[in-house]
Amino acid sequence: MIPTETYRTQAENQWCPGCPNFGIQTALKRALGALDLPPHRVCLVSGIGQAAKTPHYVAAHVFNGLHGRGIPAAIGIQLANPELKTIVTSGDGCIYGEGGNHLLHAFRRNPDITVLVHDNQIYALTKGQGSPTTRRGEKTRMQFDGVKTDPAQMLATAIVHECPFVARGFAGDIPGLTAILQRAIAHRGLAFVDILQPCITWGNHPVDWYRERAVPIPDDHDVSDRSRAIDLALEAPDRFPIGVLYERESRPVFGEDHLIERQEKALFKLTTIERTVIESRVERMRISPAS
Ligand SMILES: Cc1ncc(C[n+]2csc(CCOP(=O)(O)OP(=O)(O)O)c2C)c(N)n1
Repeated sequence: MIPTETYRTQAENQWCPGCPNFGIQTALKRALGALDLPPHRVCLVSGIGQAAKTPHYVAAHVFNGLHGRGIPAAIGIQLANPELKTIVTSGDGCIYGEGGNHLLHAFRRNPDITVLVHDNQIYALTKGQGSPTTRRGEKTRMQFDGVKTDPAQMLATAIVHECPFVARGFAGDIPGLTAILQRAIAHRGLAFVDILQPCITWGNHPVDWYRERAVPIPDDHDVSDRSRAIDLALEAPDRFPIGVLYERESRPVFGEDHLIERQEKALFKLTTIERTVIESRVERMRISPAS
């Protein structure tokens, strides 16, 4: 058990005071601590947005990339160094909108990464436009007369594609979320968690609105029951069953079979001499600006 303070960073926090992102950050630190994963064994990867600032505030290796592109970066990092626990943490706009294609194909490929979506049903950093999970009819700063489409059903989509771990958490329940994150991070293969994160500045609903609709999944739910898991997922956006919806023994993990050889030759595993030889070869291949 590693104490939560171990993951503290010096970065000045940019979130609104009282933002439920703080709850997610605490749950993530507690889950990492409970799993005995020290900062140097973890890589947090994100895109752009308020949620995507999480890696600034949790001590670990960090890759903060382009909006929507956290998943491909994380897959590359995991393949290059499978000894790291690689976790993507970004918003619903970033992962379901701009990065939706990457998420869809990650469901199919099953890379050994964890994907945490801070789902506030809005684009918050850019001040309140509708996102893929905004409910039909809701007015936003961009959709003045209401959103005209139904929200994306990403949990059901994940289950349909046999993503081996699919869960929903609630940022307002830190102990419950910690338990879900612990299971997700420990899972081998793709673990996908949508976390309800009410946006207290730009969102359409107060925290209590979410609290009333965030209902625990019954204890007797069989996580291997795919049809039931899809039904539970599709209760959104009226009710949000909280807990693990679907879990199965992992399918073959992306890269496990055909990339093993490359992993053996990953740069981080080479000796200093081997690395120097490769780097000087790369240097010689570089085209100078004059040529
Ligand atoms: C390709 C691209 N499109 C749009 C933007 C502008 N942009 C930056 S953050 C953001 C919204 C982020 O929303 P979300 O991912 O839901 O995270 P939140 O801020 O709500 O936590 C947008 C549209 C960008 N940086 N790059």
